[in-house]
Amino acid sequence: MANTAGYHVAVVGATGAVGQQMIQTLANRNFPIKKLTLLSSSRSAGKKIMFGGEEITVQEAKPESFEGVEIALFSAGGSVSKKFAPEAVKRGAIVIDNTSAFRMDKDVPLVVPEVNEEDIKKHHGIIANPNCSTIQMVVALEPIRRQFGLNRVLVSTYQAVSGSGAAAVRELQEQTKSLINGESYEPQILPVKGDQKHYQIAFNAIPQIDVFTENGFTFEEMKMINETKKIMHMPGLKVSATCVRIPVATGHSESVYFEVEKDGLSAKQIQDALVSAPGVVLEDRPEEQIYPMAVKAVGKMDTFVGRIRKDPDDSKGFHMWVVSDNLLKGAAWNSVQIAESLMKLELI
Ligand code: NAP
Ligand code: 3JN
Repeated sequence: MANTAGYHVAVVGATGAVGQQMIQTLANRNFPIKKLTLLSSSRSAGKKIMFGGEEITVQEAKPESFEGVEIALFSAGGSVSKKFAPEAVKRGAIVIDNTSAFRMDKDVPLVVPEVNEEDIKKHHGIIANPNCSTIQMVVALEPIRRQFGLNRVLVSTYQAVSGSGAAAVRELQEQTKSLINGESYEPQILPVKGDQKHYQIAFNAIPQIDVFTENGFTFEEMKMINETKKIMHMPGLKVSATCVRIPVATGHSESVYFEVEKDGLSAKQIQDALVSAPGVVLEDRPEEQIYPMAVKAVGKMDTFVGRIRKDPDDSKGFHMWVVSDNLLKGAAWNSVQIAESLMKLELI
């Protein structure tokens, strides 16, 4: 039976771009909460955040912060999750972790409820929330895979700066103003905070998200490749990715090429598979110039799909354009949705 009195929920990284959306999403969903604990680093401790008409003081995250917590939503970076998630689990909490710290661990389910909700049942205290770019892609691919099978996926992303945190959004805004006013601006955050070089993002496209790995792909690209296979239970699926940062505040867009198993399908059959799929909104009427766009997806929980076309040269190949709010379905909403699945499946 679900706990109707509500749960003690903690948000770790409560002052960040994702954490703020988590708090907002918990409120919007009317999630049953009896106590909300908001945690950050010492930098933001003492800050006040409103929730349900009540002012909550942000506290510095410590192991004892998790006493009595039943659900802990983490989005404060991988090192914070590695340090504190086991402390939360030790004290009886179920952790829903938004970082890459545990995503590929065998014992940790990696969950997008529209795709593999049942995997939650196998959790041992930690459930991982996938990378934002992976989430919106698998939401769009899963209904197609279920009906027609899937052999290969090639994706190029056009990712918003909010994926890199609140400071990156400020950098885009301030840099754009400076450049328009003819002033100089020294990039300090993007593509990767703390990396050797920083590049202009305003009026630019940067083909680097996260650090480079040994095979020439970035870590973001490898996350998309590995996480897609795990979520879809398809270790043999061929997946490749190119991830690009563009000067958009919020809303990731993706050009996805995929090859189905079944031969001779039409674009209409792919559209039909998506039209009533969970979490998907089909926006595909080129004759009326209707297609998904980042600015329209902001604040929405769905994944928008359009521009579905059959490849001119491969009878099993199709292209589509997939857009979603990276801070909502890509992060906060998917995490809260996992918490709702825990209640629905009576696992909490
Ligand atoms: P952000 O805007 O920079 O916010 C970072 C948050 O983490 C802040 O609340 C910060 O608190 C807190 N924090 C930093 N160090 C901490 C520490 N030692 N102990 C406790 N809290 C600490 O970043 P963001 O965009 O919200 O992203 C945060 C993390 O979420 C990322 O690092 C990533 O792992 C994950 N994320 C996942 C996705 C996804 O694809 N699913 C997307 C974006 C982000 P202060 O205010 O005190 O600094
Ligand atoms: O850059 C984006 O658009 C998404 C970024 C996600 C992110 C940023 C910093 C660290 C992640 C993530 O969730 O994959 C991480 C991480 O935890 O590795």
